[in-house]
Amino acid sequence: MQISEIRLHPIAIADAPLRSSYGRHAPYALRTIVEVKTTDGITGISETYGGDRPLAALEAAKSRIIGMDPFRLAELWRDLTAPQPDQAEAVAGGRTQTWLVPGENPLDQNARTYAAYEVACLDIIGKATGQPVCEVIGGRVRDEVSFSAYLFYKHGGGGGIGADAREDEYGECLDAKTIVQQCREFIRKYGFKEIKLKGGVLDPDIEIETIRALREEFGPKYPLRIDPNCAWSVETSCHVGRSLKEELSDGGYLEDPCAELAGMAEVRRLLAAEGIDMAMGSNVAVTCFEQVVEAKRLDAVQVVLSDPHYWGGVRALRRLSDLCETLGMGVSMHSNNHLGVSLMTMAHAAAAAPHVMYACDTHYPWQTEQDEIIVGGRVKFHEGCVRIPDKPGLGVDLDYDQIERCKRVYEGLTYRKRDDEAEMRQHVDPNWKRVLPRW
Ligand code: GKR
Ligand code: MG
Repeated sequence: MQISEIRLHPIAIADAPLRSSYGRHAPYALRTIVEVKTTDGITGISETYGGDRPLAALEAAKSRIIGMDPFRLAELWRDLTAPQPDQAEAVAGGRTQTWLVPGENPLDQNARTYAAYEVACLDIIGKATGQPVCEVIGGRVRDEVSFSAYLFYKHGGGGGIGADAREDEYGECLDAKTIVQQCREFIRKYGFKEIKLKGGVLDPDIEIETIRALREEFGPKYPLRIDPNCAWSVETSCHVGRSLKEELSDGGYLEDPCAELAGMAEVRRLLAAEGIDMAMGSNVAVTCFEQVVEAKRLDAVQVVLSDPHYWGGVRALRRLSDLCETLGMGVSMHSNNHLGVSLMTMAHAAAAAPHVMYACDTHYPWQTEQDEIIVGGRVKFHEGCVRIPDKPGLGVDLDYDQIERCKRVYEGLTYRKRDDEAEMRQHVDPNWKRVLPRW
């Protein structure tokens, strides 16, 4: 079997005005859907980052992939991630999301490009052998994967523009009371059992009050985590950690409170000196294998947030799970705006990674039925979990009418990369800049 054709579909999907330390989400998020066809007539699919840079990288890799056997993934990894003269930092472990918008970091584009093609090849292998992707990569350890309620402070609006505007299901949420209401709705609709609050938006004391209000409303059965994406200094991180030592214990964690491994290690050390054993999570200070080892050495991170899209695919995620198990570190999963192909990729990856023990993040509730590009509409959650379908491959197929519609939206947009700072300047404060630490 050989790969005979590749189709790339750049699409745009409505997105609510969510806030984070990066700024504010634009009315549409950008994604790319990848289709890989074989000489045997099998089509494999995947979903990855959108916009010009990821698209150009996928385009450039086509000539390496056309003609290859989809089973030969180790060779593909070697070739696509081989050190390039202008990317010395990428191999030296210099990758970081901290100062860049997620999905736009040129230093780890190779791993992202590989991942997009790997997942499409695994979908092909699954279809050729009649097995779900999680079985192809070593076998599942669970039949369903748990996801968390990923809460965001947000402005009013449901995303999209003009006649294409989406219903605003949650309204403006810029205080503790409205976030608790958002969480009630998430739990009612999806049955989530763990809760994550995206912080780094309001004064830290308001965010502390929000976490306390969530604990009061839902009780200790729902582990809590807060992630300000490095918006706090070491001192502020310690203040938040100290104030929330009860609320973030028992299966919760403090995620990327401040920048860099050294800062995270300092927060951990200072809190420990006060007798507080605070688990620290990260998807900003730790984005590649070298950094996991360093994070362990410094005791800076206890929970690594994996992600098949940028860690190098679902097989690398399995490798990360094994490494963290060996090192005695926990594993959770990071997400960005996404649709059903990406959600199912995460589900297969987590189903086959024994050490993923936290509910995975997902932005899925922030996207709508109108933008779903898989046949049959949105993926269903049961009690906060996604079940692995009893079908070969990823278990989902593309709805080509929907792809065409989302492509037309993409073509009509004036932007080709995520720019949350520009959105802040346009809608909230003309002088807004991403300042780290802000508090
Ligand atoms: O969507 O604004 C967002 C998030 O902040 C996202 O971009 C992050 O990559 O969810 C992510 C995280 O956990 O840091
Ligand atoms: Mg994070």
